[in-house]
Amino acid sequence: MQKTAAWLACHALEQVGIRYTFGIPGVHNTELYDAIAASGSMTPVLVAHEGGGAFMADAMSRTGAGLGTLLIVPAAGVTHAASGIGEAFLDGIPMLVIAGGIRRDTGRAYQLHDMDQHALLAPITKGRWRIDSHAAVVPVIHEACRLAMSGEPGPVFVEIPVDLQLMAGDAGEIPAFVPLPQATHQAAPEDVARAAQLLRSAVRPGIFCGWGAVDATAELRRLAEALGAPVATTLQGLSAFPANHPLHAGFALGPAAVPASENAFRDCDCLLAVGTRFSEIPTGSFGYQPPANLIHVDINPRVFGANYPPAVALEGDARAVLRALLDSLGPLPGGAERARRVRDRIAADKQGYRDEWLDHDSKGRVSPARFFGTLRRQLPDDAIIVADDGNHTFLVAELMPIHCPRGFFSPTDFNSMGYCIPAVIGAKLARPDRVVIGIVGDGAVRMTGLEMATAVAQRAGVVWFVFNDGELAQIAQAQQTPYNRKTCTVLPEMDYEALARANRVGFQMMRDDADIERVIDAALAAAAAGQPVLVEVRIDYSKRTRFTTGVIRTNLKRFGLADQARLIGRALWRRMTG
Ligand SMILES: Cc1ncc(C[n+]2csc(CCOP(=O)(O)OP(=O)(O)O)c2C)c(N)n1
Ligand SMILES: [Mg+2]
Repeated sequence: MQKTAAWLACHALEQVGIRYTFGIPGVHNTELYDAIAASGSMTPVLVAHEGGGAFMADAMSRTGAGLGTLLIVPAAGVTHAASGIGEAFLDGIPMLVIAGGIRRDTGRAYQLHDMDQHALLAPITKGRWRIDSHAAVVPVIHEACRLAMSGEPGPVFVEIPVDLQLMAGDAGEIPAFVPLPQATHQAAPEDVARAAQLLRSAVRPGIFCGWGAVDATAELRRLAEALGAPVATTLQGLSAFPANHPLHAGFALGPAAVPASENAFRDCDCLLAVGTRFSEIPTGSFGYQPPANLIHVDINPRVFGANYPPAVALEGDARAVLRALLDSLGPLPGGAERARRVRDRIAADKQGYRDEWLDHDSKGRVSPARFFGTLRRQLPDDAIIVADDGNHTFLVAELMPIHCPRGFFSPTDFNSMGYCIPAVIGAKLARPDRVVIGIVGDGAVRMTGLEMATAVAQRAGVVWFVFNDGELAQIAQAQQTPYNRKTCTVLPEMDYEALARANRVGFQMMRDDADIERVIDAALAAAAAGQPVLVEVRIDYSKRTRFTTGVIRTNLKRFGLADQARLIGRALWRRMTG
């Protein structure tokens, strides 16, 4: 069969069920863009910047309702997209990246966009292919998609040279797409039995879950209730366990965790960790020390023992392993009584922490606790909440209860600012039936804010709440103690109303607590009618999160006495001399 590689790639994407591609056309992919535009089942979305496109693709994948796909030019498109590809790689999010490739038929050097894209992408992709024949196009795209979605998911890269896209060639027999089978791989039965024994004999068992457990919420709930165990989550896995469950303790473990979690896990003698790598954020810069009886469940065996040695490692899909563990556990007579005690303490600690925030004087600005309390009441349980990276992220983690699985996304381990504005668009296109809102810092808006126009073009009715504090607060707060200076963390002023108008999105101003309810209502109503809205929130950042306080303390303890004295001396001197 004589076909162009553009036709073949488009056919393969249709077979896989891709509905959207994100990117910008150039001379190396216009043929592919043209084929996709002619497809009845796909929409090529024009973005402002390929970095924004990559964040949209990432968020589309995080909803679980589609494989996020990039369609970009070689070299400059790939380097622009690299932040989003890196985020997907470190966060374990599937993504298909397709770029054109330079011509191989002219024999010329120094072509436009000529660079080794594969070398650049090697550390941030699971697999890379350069297509060398028409017959390879469909099988390679199929294989790449399967790799992206198997095991610990991640991004994959396919380069299609432009001469193959333009010219017809022999495609041979075109195969059908064979999706991955349901994940069944699970740990050895004797290991499951050992884990069950440790949990049965524990006095204070606890559960810690990350994004890897996001599709195992039902099993986690059954386990937590059977054991009477508190459940804490990572930042990325905030939505893996519903915050309105009485055994939900909250974000993080150890001294940087919310009080309900810190207290519930203080004397934990057996920790069941599911789908987490014990990375820097959820452990508060590794300020947390798990008990010796650590049961670690993950689909990626490389995480076992990377930071903390497990007593039992259970490799496999979280849902499959937890089901086996539930079967092996059997009835636990003490579980219900323990659950009552644990949940009463959690409820009291959560109330105490909320009150601490509500009692804080927000000095005429918007109180974070009042903002999130009202937002939670006005959003449906299945709303998707996207945060960027900064102080606002940890305010969400500590003060905004997340009620549904895959209901919270943020750029976690690659930690790429600029995620939220585009990611909200990707999530809304994937799930038009859901309310999708973003919480974004004023620093991050400067990175990808012009992507708001993409929401208008796609008629994506979303709301972005910009936390305007005038600073790169997460860093400025960390500078305060040691340096007593804010070097490069104070932002130039921005006219958000003008920014909204320039992008043709709606605008609302929230000046103080009296505005909260009315403004959220108005923004959500406009979004429901298909109008994207930017809300400027004059937020009060004068109270620090537990996370920031805990991490600063943990890192200070790492210095030796001499360095501690030097740092404290410098801080005091700067305070005295101004
Ligand atoms: C691409 C990138 N650059 C820099 C950083 C370092 N960084 C982490 S949080 C942060 C501050 C973010 O400021 P803003 O968006 O205003 O949010 P806020 O902390 O004020 O809520 C910075 C600069 C980063 N994570 N990513
Ligand atoms: Mg800020």
